[in-house]
Amino acid sequence: MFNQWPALGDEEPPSSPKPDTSVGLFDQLSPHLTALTAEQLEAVRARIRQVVQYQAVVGVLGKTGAGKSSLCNALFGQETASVSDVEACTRHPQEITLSYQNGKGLSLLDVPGVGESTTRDADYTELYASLMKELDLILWVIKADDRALSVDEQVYRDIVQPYADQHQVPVIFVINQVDKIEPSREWDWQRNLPGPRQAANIETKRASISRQLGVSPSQVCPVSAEAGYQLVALIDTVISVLPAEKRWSIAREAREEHVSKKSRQAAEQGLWDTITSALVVTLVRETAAKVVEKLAPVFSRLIRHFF
Ligand SMILES: Nc1nc2c(ncn2[C@@H]2O[C@H](COP(=O)(O)OP(=O)(O)O)[C@@H](O)[C@H]2O)c(=O)[nH]1
Ligand SMILES: [Mg+2]
Repeated sequence: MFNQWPALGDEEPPSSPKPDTSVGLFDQLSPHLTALTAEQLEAVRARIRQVVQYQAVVGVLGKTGAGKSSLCNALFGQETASVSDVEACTRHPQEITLSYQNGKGLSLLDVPGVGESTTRDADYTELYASLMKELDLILWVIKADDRALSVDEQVYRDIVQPYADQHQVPVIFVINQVDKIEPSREWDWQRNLPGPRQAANIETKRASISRQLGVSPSQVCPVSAEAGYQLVALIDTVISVLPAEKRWSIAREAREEHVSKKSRQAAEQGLWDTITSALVVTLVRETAAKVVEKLAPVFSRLIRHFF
C-alpha cells in the first residue's frame, strides 16, 4: 500500500549538514497520531524523513564563463561539481551511477557539452540520456551579453529537451550577468539595480530568449549572480516548478536571504501535503480526516521552528 507514494529514490539519504529536523518534527507530531498502528506510524515517520532529508540533484548547464559556478555559489553557497568529479560509470553509459560526497544537502552538477564541438554531440546524447533520469531540475545558464545563442538552442532542442520532457525534468533558463547588459554604466552598484534603459533591454532579452528557445517567459529568469540581483525571484521560480515533495530540499539549502516567505510556505505546504497523503493512503478515510484535522494546527505551530 505504501508504494503508492511518489518515489523519491530508493537509497537512504546521506547525512545532511543541517540537523535532522525530521526526527524532532516526527517526535512532536507522533502524540497526535495515536490512531495509527506501529507500522503506520513508522511509515509516516519514514515519509517525513524522506521529504525533509531529500537531496535534490540540480544539473547546471551552460557555456564556460556563463557563470554557473558563481550562480551556484550565490544561491547555495556551494560550488558545482563537474560530472567527472562524481563517480560516473561511463563503461555502461546507460547505467550511469552518481555518488556524491556525504554531508551536502544538494548536488549541483556542472554538465558539460554546451558550446563545445558539435562532433561530440553523440557522446553527450548518451551522457544526457543517463543523467536526465537522475536530475530533479536543470538550470541552464546563459550569459546576458552572449549573442550567439544558436549552440544553446541546438543542444537544448536536439539533446536535452526530449529527455527533459520524457522524464519530466523542469528546465529553467537563467540569464546571468544582466549587470553587463547595455547601457552597463547605468547599473546601480549601490542598490544593485539596473537603470531604466538597462531594465527595458533586460526584458527584451528575456522575451527574445523565450521566443528563440520556444519556452514560456516565466521559465526565463534574468539575474546577476555577482550583484545578487533577482536571486529571490529565481528561487521562487525553482520552487514553483518542483513537485511538492522536492521543494523542501531547495528551500533548506538556498541561502536564507534568497528564500521568500512565499517559497518557504510552498516548501512547508509540500511537506504537509506529503504527510497528509501518507495518512490518507494509510488510514480509512474518516480516521484520516480526523487525524489531519487534529494535526493541522500542531504542524503549522511546529513548522515555524523547524526551518
Ligand atoms: N559582472 C558579472 N560577472 C559575473 C557574474 N557571474 C559571473 N561573473 C564572472 O564571470 C566569470 C565566469 O564565471 P564562472 O562562474 O566561473 O562561470 P562558469 O564557467 O560558467 O562556471 C567569472 O569571472 C565571474 O566572476 C555576474 O552576474 N556579473
Ligand atoms: Mg565553473
